[in-house]
Formats: sequence, C-alpha cells, structure tokens
Amino acid sequence: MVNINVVKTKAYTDQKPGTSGLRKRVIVFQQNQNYAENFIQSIISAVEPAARQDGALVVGGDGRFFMKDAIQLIVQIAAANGIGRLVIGQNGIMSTPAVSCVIRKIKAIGGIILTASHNPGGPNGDFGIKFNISSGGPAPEGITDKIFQISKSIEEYHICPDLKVDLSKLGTQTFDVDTFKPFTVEIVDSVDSYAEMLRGIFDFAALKELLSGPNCIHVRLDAMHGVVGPYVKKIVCEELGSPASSAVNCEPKEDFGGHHPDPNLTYAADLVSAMKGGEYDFGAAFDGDGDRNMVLGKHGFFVNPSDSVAVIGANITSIPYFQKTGVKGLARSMPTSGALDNVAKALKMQLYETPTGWKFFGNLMDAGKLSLCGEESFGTGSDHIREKDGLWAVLAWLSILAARKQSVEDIMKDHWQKFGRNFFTRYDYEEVDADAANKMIKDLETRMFDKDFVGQTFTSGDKTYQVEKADNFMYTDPVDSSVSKNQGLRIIFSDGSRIIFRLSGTGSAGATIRLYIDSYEKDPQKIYQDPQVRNQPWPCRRKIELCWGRLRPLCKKPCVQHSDCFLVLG
Ligand code: G16
Repeated sequence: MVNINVVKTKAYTDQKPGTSGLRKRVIVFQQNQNYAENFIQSIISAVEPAARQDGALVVGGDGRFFMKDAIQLIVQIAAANGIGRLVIGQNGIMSTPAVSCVIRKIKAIGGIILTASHNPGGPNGDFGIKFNISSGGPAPEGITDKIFQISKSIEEYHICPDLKVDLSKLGTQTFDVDTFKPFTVEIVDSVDSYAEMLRGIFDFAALKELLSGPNCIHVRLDAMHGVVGPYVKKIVCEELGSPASSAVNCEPKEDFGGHHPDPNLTYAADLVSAMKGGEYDFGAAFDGDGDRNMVLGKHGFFVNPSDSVAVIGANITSIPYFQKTGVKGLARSMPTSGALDNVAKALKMQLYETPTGWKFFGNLMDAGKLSLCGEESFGTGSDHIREKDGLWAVLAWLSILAARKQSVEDIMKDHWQKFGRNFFTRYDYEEVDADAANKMIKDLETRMFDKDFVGQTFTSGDKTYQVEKADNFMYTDPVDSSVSKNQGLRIIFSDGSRIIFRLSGTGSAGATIRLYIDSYEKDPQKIYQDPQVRNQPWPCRRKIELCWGRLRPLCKKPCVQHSDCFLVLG
C-alpha cells in the first residue's frame, strides 16, 4: 500500500501560464521550495475530482534537464489526487505533437508536457510545464486562468513520496494507493502511436519512392538534439528508407548540446551551411519538443513559415488526409503574414485570424471549421491533432515535392508568381525590462489612437503607405464567443501591409518585444527581393534598443515618438 502525504506549502504569485504553459529558468523550479509541486498540484486540482478515477493523463517531454524529476513528481502527485492512469513515453520522451496524438487516441482527460519548447536547456537553461486538455490541445485561457488562481492560493499538496516508477521499462506498473483504487502507470513507446497516425495521413509509398526510389532526393533533417530525433530515425530513415546520414543531431540531450533548439536561420546555422553546399535537396530543423519546423531548399533556400503554410494550403490535395476530410477552413495567427489569406481568397476558403498561441485554433478545429493553420513562429499543422506538428509539416512538404516533381525553390517562386508575395520579417528585443516594455506598448497605443493617426501617409522609396486602421487586436472566438483582448498593436496600411508590436508570452525572464513587418507585393519584377533589406526597420530598431535596452537613459522618450520609426517599410 502506497501512502499519501499532505504537505503544507506556501503559494507563489508568478505561476501564470504564458502563451504555452509555465516557462521559467530551471533554477526557479529547483531552488524555490515546492515550486514544481505547487504547479503540478494546481493543474491536477483544475481537473474535476469526478473525472479523475476513470481518467488517464498522458505525460511526456522533450528530454531536457529536470524533466525526469518533474515526471516522478507528476506520478506521485497524480496518484495522491486519485488520477486512475498515467500513460508516459519511454524514458519520459514524447514530442508535443505525439502527446496530442496519444491523448486523442486513448481518449485521455488530458496531458502534461514537460518542455520549454525552443528555449535552451541544461541546468542554466529553461524548463516548462504545460497542461493539455482532452481534445489534445493546449488548455484554453479559461483553464489556464483557473490553474493560475489555484496556484496563488494553494496551501497544501498531496503526494505519494514513496512511489517510484521505472521510466525505461515498457509495460504497465500497478500500485495500490491508499484511499483510491489501483493506480496504473503505462510506459509506452514514444513513437508508435504517432507513426501509425502519420501512415493514415500521408501516402507512405509515394514518400518512400521520393526518399529511397531510383530518382530519390537527398534530405537532411536536424533534430537539434531535441525530442524529434527518435521520430526522424524510425519514420523517415527506417520506414521511408532515407539513409541514416540524413538524420542529424538525433540523440535527445538534456542541454540540446549546449545550443538553442530553435529552428530558425540563426540557431540552425549548421543546417543552413550544410545545405549551402548543394548536396541536399531538402532540409528541415525542429525545435526541442518537435512542434516547430524550418524548411530549406537546395543551397539553403529559406521558406518563410508564413509562406510554408500558404504553399501547403495551395497544394493541399497532395496530402491524402485532406482528400478524405475536405478542407474546412484555413487559419493563421494575427502576426503571421497574409500569404495564407491570398490562398484562401483564390481558393474560396474561409480564413480565420486568431491571436498568437496554438490553443486558439483548437475550438475552430473541434467545431469542424478549420483544417490547416500556421504561425510565423515556425509552427504549421492541421486538425489531425491539436498541436502544431514539425514532422507532419516536413512530410507535407515532401508530399508536395513528390506530387509536383519540382524543387522547393521553384515551388515557392511559382507560388509568389501566382499569389503575390508577402515580405515578412520579425525583430525580437529580448530580456528587456518588463515595466519599460509595458510602458512602451502603452505609449505607442496612445499615439496610435490619436485621432490624426489613421489616414496619415508615409513614403519610402517609390512606395507610399497610408494608415487605414490602427488597433489593439481583439479576438472573439467564433465558436464560444469568448473574447481575448490586447493581443498586439496593429498598424494596417491600405494595401494590406502591416506593422505589429506585441509582447511575447513565452520568455522566461524580463519581457520580449516583437516587431513584425508584413508588406505585400504583387509586381512580378519585385517579388524576389531580400525581405531583410525590403523590410529593414533601421533606424527604428536601433532606437528601440536605445530606449529599452542597456542604453535606455540616453533617450528619455519612447522611441515610437520619433516619426521615422514608422518609416520601416519599403
Ligand atoms: C508557442 C505557441 C505558439 C506561439 C509561440 C510564440 O509556441 O504555441 O502558438 O506562436 O509560442 O509565442 P510568443 O510570440 O508569445 O513568444 P512554442 O513552440 O514556444 O510552444
């Protein structure tokens, strides 16, 4: 018989889940007494007691430092709170999309994912705990608010301190927990259910031909020592026949090899330089927990994530899943470029614009309104699960390559010729003082709401932009009518070009200001410009840094007071 202890604890005030779960430095979880215990108890307390005994929770993580300790705590606290069954990936490993898949497959009441996504790991890095609901998607705001409220007033947690689970042993372990009926822990293969799901979505025979047939292409998939490694090896190499050498950095590591597991041009620089050599036709990188992806073509041709989802949308019939389900609608997060809108318009599909955060797509999918969606932050996915899905995106692109028999670059250029191009760039100002960042957003909002602002024109090069609308994005969910306010400041010009400012919800220290620029071009002579040059926010960028970075005292006014800060397009 396993005993339950009731432990008195002191509440913390900072356990508010961000865009996707609670993310903090590892030392915050490690050094603050009961910090992890409190949050895990708060998550489980948010699950109705009546749903616990017959319910299962899926648990998995991206392999980062502190994950195994957190899983043992989840086991002990779940048992003590009457959860009937836990399903855990072997050695704790399970990608975020795979957790979503398993929650849906076994009809679990939810899942807990241990990840800080693309943030660095190791003892000095970040850790995160995220709760997903029975649909397989991240908990919506109503539930994360409830968890936060509980965490602010928690006085005790329940735990079975003697209960230890061997995470390496596949199979079911059963425990007799005091008060409750047997508590079972099932350790499952991390890849099996997810691979089975992908077989039902894609034409594996066509992909096998593409990756290992007589006219095969050469791919390089870089897991950045995150959780996707075992998935790439098993699905892409073992099953689809790509050589073992195409799987790079595929051993999950607690510190991601000392790097940021962030699939973008900065942090996946090794992949970019390997691709430049011309040996590979297709390259991709994934983040720590496997939900983000970056796609590259031969010689390192970069596919912007906002374009990536648009290309998948325009070629959606290359994917058997959508031939069966039809296309119910498309969606993008607000800051994501309007490339997908152009596809939706041309193909007469419904397009939804949601706030940043994958959780906002879930309601639309559950209501049968949404099939394909994407975000500028390297997230792409569909209603096959309720998380973005890095490997799914790669197989989607490979399906398009197989069907069109063209290179990535040619597919992208054809797309721009047909739909026009949205030049998209994003600038991040990280770890700035949180109060100063909030003040900057407030000051900017005040200026944007000035009665003379709408209608003003700004000229850059041969282009003139007129402000058509300026607002703080507010979203009313079309399904449950819930309202999410203050989702980012938008300056929208009459040709659809946009400048957006918002504060990130995924940082672990201070604040991160994001500046997004999306400018549309349909002149075929101009669609091949470099977006970094076209959307250069200099000198705006420098002024933001001067104001809100280390040199703040040099500039007393918010930088947005300087009129040239708005001259960022062109
Ligand atoms: C999370 C969310 C995404 C969001 C991203 C960036 O991704 O799931 O929907 O776009 O954060 O959010 P922010 O701009 O607030 O930092 P992930 O991969 O970090 O879990």
